[in-house]
Amino acid sequence: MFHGKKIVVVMPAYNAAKTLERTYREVPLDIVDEVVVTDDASSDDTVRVARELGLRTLVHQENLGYGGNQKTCYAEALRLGADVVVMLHPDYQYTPTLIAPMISMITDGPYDVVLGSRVLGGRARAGGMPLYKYASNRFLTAAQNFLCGAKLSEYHTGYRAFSREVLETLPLLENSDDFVFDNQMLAQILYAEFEIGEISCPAAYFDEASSINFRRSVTYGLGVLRVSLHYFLERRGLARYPIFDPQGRRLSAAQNPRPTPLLPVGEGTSPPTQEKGQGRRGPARDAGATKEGAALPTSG
Ligand SMILES: Nc1nc2c(ncn2[C@@H]2O[C@H](COP(=O)(O)OP(=O)(O)O)[C@@H](O)[C@H]2O)c(=O)[nH]1
Ligand SMILES: [Mg+2]
Repeated sequence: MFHGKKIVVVMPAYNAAKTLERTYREVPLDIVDEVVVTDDASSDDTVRVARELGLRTLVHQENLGYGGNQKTCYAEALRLGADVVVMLHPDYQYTPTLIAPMISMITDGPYDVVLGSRVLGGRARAGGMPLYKYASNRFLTAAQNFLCGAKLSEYHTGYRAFSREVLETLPLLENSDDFVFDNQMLAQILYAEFEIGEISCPAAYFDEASSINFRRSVTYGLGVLRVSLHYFLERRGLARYPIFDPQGRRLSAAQNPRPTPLLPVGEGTSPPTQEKGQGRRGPARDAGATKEGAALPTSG
């Protein structure tokens, strides 16, 4: 619990066996109630490592993609009664030590969403971000800020914290199961006018932390521009897209978005994923608590 709020960290995992434990060991368990690992049909020992660590582990029987994996993460976090959910990649790219300031910006600050930005603070390249990734990040961010009328330092970080309300409100089930999910979600957040805070975050680049190749990056980049263009057109009433439809499918309305590719429930309580191992269980959610207190400034 953190200031009376239930905190759930979700780790969407794909072949993260080598880095999962190191990442998990740095999660501040004094304030985090549950750590959930969702394994997207990894070919390595991710599930065994997660189980040995005693983490709540959901396993996709088939590889659905990074977006599909996040849908499972958030559905499970909501089911567990999370007030604040932090997505942390289990590839040890982002430091778990920023979890506390990120969640406090939501529990005690004015924000609904907090992004760990690799660009704020200007250390992305020093941290090893390849030049082509940095250049495309900057270019895409400029284009997206223009099309979405926003001023974020980057749209591509995988380190994010959300209030429960955000996850319940957005029509996340309308989003892609691929990498562009992240970007669609940010566009939905801007469209719904949730408050976004940013905090500077160093990011490490090493073999296990970065596997996306150039071709997939290009596909992602084009997808991102498409999402922003759709935002632009939707905002001006020139077109309609399901991801911005307030009546679109939400996680809360259908906890189990995908009937077939997942294994039946282990304990009869979760979506039809296979649950392996039990994480720590925290106290029940304090549904009555509200956000209060002063804003924390964006660092960097
Ligand atoms: N679910 C799923 N996740 C994937 C797949 N490929 C990569 N990822 C995850 O996507 C995230 C970003 O990929 P990564 O290679 O770390 O990219 P980078 O850090 O931005 O260079 C990581 O958490 C990966 O584990 C996949 O096929 N399925
Ligand atoms: Mg990575």
